[in-house]
Amino acid sequence: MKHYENRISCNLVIIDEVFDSNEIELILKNGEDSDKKRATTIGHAPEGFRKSDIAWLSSFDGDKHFHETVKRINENVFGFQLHEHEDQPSAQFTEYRGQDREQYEWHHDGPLGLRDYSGFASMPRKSNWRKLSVILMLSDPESYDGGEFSVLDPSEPIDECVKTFKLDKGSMAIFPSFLSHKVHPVTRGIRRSLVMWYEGYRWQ
Ligand SMILES: O=C(O)CCC(=O)C(=O)O
Repeated sequence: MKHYENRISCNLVIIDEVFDSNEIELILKNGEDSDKKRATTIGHAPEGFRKSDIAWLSSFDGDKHFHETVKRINENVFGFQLHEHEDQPSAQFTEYRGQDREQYEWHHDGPLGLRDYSGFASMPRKSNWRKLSVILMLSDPESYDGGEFSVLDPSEPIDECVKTFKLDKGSMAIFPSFLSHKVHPVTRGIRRSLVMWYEGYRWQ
């Protein structure tokens, strides 16, 4: 039996079958129709730290359902203060290619504390702060090798705090943006995902 909502660690929620194959096809088309560019990082990163192509989507097919799902999980699990989803930044369509072993090394999407190498800390308290990171898998796990996703959840026992998994097509992972996470190198095929961040005021 499928578990539709699975809290696989204290701070990581996986939801299966959020979108069916037809709905995913529409989102893939939104991504393919958009201008893609090489992904970059804020601040200094070593060569090869992040290798992928991305496109920014200001809207996509099914975005209302996407936002409602995240809102429900936030209410049930995290309880973070978030801005209304109408104010959300664009979604990131991402492609990692096996022929170039594309990947994304360990990183976080927004710091928890005030000290941060990337300069976020100098942002005023009322500025937008990434609080929840959400990944929707657009590729069938059989269509690519490698490309596992890892999240480090320090709330788990030390020998079990890294969770590594492959999301099913149409499934979502939701976790606080300050948790470190990575995409392992893709070694065959193409791994496509849609990534979105939900923002609120800076952590108090
Ligand atoms: O593509 C993914 O699955 C995750 C990408 C990611 O970690 C990011 O863009 O911050």
